[in-house]
Amino acid sequence: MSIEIPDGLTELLQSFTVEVLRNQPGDLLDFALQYFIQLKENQRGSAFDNARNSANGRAGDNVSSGRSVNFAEAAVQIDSENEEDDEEEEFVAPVINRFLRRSSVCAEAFNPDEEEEDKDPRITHPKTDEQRHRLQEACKDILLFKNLDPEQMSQVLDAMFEMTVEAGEHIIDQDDDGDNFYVIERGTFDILMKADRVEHVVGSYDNQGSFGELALMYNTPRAATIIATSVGALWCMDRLTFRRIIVKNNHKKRKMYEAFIESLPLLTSLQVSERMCVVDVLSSKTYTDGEQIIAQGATANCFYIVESGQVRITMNTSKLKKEEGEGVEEEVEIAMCTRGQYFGELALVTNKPRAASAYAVGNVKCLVMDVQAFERLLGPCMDIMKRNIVNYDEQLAALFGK
Ligand code: 1OR
Ligand code: 1OR
Repeated sequence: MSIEIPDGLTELLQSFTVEVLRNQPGDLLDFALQYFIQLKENQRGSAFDNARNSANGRAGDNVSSGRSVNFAEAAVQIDSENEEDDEEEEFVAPVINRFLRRSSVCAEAFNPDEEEEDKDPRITHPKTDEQRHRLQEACKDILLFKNLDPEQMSQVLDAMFEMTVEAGEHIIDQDDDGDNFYVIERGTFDILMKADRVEHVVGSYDNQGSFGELALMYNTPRAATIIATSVGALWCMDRLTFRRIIVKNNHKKRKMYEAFIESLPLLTSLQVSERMCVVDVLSSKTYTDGEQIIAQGATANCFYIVESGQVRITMNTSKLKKEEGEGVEEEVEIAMCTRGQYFGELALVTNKPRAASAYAVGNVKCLVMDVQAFERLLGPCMDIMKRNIVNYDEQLAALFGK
């Protein structure tokens, strides 16, 4: 007895399997449900398109003939705010998929003062509760997201999609065009840069942080190569959403912090445009009275500038005294930082654990920068910082006779 395979079954299952492999969903059943519902809706839409196309004298795609469906298209919901504008135009679904990267990026002029960008379709990648929870965890310390309002943040979370990576996988190649911005959920990654055509590892990410913002912010080729050094998971945001939300926000940030940044003695060695790049990567964090900002001995990944309030720097002297056999533990205040002063540079410059602790005195606001941005942007300010570090050493010697 021969069993008849219905027309289209093979193609249907093949395209579903391909999308499962591409998207690596956490919940297969949920993904399948969304996939087939979306497929059905596409079929209806396509019937509508066919009717429209044949009215225009053109042939349309025929879904029922077993056309394979790209779920990347299907999964992207479009919240078009300018439906009237689109009525006369052919509807083209945006394809958002890491396998379908842009081959070239023309410098898209972006003027945040224009209303234009708000007419762009909103991009939503449906997520399970479990995925959304993991995404929120991964994004909670991302500095670029810190100044977003709740509505912007929710658009960011909607637009992000998940990607798993293998050890050795190139996520970004230096000099390529920028497609996505990436937030690390887990995994380790090397940062490589070419010097005389030879690639050198210049830094790494260890289970936290984000990368890929520069090419999208400044319409430049990728500044570095990023390679996974373990199995990992990333959340990705497409270029359009990044520019619509993050770049627009940066424009506001520049206006807000321009005068303050210009007044900082530390940054005087930078050119005006370089100081504005510093603003782009800074984010403002608030602390309440007594809150610990830095813990002595901890691994360092940020640099701080006091925006308002006071920060007490303290040092636990137990280690020093125990070595001398006294066995007394004492946390002594060694400095106080006020508006315009910086702290947290020492561990980043020396590549050592935090030398001291920092606490908020009253309500405090700090501008915070991650270690990669610190290394990339503050090189010209190193002389000033090093001079101060020599001062620390002298004071330490005076206090403890070391
Ligand atoms: P992108 O879009 O240019 C490569 O793609 C990404 O690597 C870049 O964005 C940053 O997010 C990330 N210099 C340039 N890019 C860096 C650096 C970096 N670190 C991370 N990225 N550094 C300067 C080295 C002289 C810092 C290295 C620790
Ligand atoms: P960090 O990354 O080690 C703690 O984190 C920060 O406290 C440190 O960078 C400096 O920015 C800041 N010695 C060491 N760190 C100091 C000191 C300091 N003052 C501020 N920090 N000394 C005080 C000199 C007035 C010498 C200690 C006796």
